[in-house]
Amino acid sequence: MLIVHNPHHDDHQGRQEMFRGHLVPCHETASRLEIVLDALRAGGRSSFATPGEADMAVLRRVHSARYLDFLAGAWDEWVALAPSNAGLDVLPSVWPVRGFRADVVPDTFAARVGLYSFDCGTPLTAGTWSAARAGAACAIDAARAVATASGPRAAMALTRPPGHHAGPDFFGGYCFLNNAAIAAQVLLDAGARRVAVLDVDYHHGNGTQSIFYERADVFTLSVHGDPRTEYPFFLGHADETGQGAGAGFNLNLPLPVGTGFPAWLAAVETALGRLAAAGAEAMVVALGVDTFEGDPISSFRVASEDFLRLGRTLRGAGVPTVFTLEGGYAVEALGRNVANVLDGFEA
Ligand code: SP5
Ligand code: ZN
Repeated sequence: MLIVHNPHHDDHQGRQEMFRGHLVPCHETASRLEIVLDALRAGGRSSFATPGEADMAVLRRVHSARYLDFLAGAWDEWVALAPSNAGLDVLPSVWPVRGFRADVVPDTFAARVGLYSFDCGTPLTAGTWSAARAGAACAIDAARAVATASGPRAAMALTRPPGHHAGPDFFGGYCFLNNAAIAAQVLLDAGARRVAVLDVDYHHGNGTQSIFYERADVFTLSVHGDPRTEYPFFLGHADETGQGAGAGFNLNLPLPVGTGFPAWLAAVETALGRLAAAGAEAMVVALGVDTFEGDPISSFRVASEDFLRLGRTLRGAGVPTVFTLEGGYAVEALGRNVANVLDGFEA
């Protein structure tokens, strides 16, 4: 398996996220990627690459032009508000909820940050655009490698910040550019007639669902904590099945807090059955390992060894596969957990 890792990931290092009235240290840290890379290297893997420049035309097939322009310019606008802002991260504080207008883009930067985001836990920093853009490049290069006839059968975009909460024109959930959606679009553009994105992160892949909700060429499937109690709360219910041309091409399998490995794996197998029945010719796995029993912000009970079995099960889909790194916040176990998925996949 080819591992395309992001050499600019540590340009993005958020300081604090809002949690119940406090600003607390960000869970999504730069050490996450380093520990996974170290574990994969220690496991004797040899196929590593860093990406070329991100193809902006591909990004525009997934995200709106005005959102991409916002991300590219956000830091300079923030510092232009006050030079002292250079020492602070950007967090939104006002959002256009029901009844407000999102069609008129405000001139004021603080308002625009809210227009393009959905939570207060995702700081935007001086290096966010650089890191996210290089991460998208990892997804593009991983997908292009897998789509090449002589290329590897599987590849991983090993990157952060993660992507699956980022929608067509919004960031949130520690995510800015939707790497899994970008990989899916590249696989389609390379000739696959239908691609599936299977999201096994603890949290619902709301961004990916929103990007493809009215499309039949990408089947989005997500196994996750029930949004009635779990982040991102406002999407991810079982009755969201797609719309218009996309009707029938979105599957959500929410599971209760405390779900253990057997029930979780059964849901993944259900998703894989639907994926095969839909004739998906390639698969993107949005791989969050925050389903781990020791994860500090999640509540499933998957053990490190169980991730080997997940990998074997995913292999059973029998299609070219691109993995993207999403969540997983038990940093000490993160390397082992991700390596186990890939080892199980290749066993
Ligand atoms: C990519 C990804 O996994 N994003 C997840 C974003 C979750 N953000 C909200 C975190 C809320 C933290 N709750 C702490 C509960 C401690 N018991
Ligand atoms: Zn997650």
